[in-house]
Amino acid sequence: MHSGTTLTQFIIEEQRHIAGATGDFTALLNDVVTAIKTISNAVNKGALIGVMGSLDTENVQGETQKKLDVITNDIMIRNNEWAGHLAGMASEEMDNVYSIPTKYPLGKYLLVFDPLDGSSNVDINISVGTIFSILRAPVPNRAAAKEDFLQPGVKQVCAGYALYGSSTMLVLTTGHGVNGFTLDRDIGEFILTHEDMRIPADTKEFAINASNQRFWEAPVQRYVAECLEGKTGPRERDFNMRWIASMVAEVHRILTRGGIFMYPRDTRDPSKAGKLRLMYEANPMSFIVEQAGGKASTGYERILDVEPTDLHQRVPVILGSKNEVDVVVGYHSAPK
Ligand code: AHM
Ligand code: MG
Repeated sequence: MHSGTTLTQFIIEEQRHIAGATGDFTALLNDVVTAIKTISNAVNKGALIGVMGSLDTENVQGETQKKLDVITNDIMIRNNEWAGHLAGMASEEMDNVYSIPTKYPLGKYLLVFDPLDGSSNVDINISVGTIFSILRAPVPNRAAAKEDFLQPGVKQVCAGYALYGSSTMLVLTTGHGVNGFTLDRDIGEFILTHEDMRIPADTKEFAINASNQRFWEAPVQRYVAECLEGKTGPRERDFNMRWIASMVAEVHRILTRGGIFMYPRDTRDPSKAGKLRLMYEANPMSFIVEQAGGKASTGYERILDVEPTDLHQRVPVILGSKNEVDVVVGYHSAPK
C-alpha cells in the first residue's frame, strides 16, 4: 500500500479477499468507521459536552452504566441500522439482540460490539476503546434471533477495535493479517500507519489484575509467581508488569511491543469464567491477536473454537506473545 492510504481505499482492497462479497461489506465497514469517528469525538470532548459520569442504570451484567456507555451504544446503533447490510446487532450494553427497525431493509451480516470498553477509565481520562466483530447471518435478509449470533470466533468475517488514546487508532483484520490506521482529524480520515502488525513471539511483560490473585487457579498462580521470581527463578529473566484495566489499550500494547494479557479463570462465580465476554471482547481480540502471529487461549482451549451458548457469556482469556501463551497453556495441562 502507498503512504497515505485511507481506510476506505484499504477496505475496498480487502473486500476483494472476501468470498461472495458484493460491496455490502465495504459499505458496512464504512458505517462502523463513521460511528467510531463520532464516538472518538464524544470521548475527546468529554466534560465539555456533559457526557462524563454514571447513570442510575445497570447493564445485563449488573454493572453501573456510564453516560458514555449508553451514548456510544446509541451511536453504534444509529450509524449501522439504516443501510440494509445487517440482519441484527448485539452489544454489551443491551440484554437482547437489537432488531433492525422494520422501516429499514435487512442484510447478510451480524454486528456485535462493546461500544466503550474500559469505561471505568473514562472519568479519569485514560484510554478506552470500541471492540467489534462481524459475522455472517446464517439466513441473509431475515431478522436475526439470538441463536444466529452464537457462532464460534473462527467464523468471524472481520474484527477490529478503536483505541481512543493519545491519538485515535483503528486496528482491523479480515483474516489476512492486521493493519492499523490513525485518525487524521484535519481531514477526518483514518490513514494506514501500521501495516501488517506482528506480535513478537517472546516477551518479558505480563498484564493481570493482581488484586484477584487469591481467586486464580494453580497454573496461573504458578506462572505469575515464576515471573515475579525474575532472573534467579525458572524463567531466568526479569519481567515487567502493566495493568491499564482497558483491554483495548492492553491488546494494542501487545500488538506494538509484545506481551501477555490474562483475565483467567477464577473461583469467584460458579462458571469460573473470569470477567471478559466471549462474543464482543474475547473473540474479536483473539482473531486480531492470532492474525498478528500471537495466540489466544482459555488455558484449556483456543478461544476462537469455544462454542457460544449465550450472547453475554464470559470466558477466561490468556492472549499475546505466542511462546509466552504456550508456557501458561502448558501449565494448565501439567500433571497436578
Ligand atoms: P467493561 O467492558 O465493563 O469496560 O469491562 C472490561 C474491562 C476490560 O477492558 C479490562 O481488561 C477489564 O475490564 C478490567 O477489569 P478489572 O477492573 O477487574 O481490572
Ligand atoms: Mg467491555
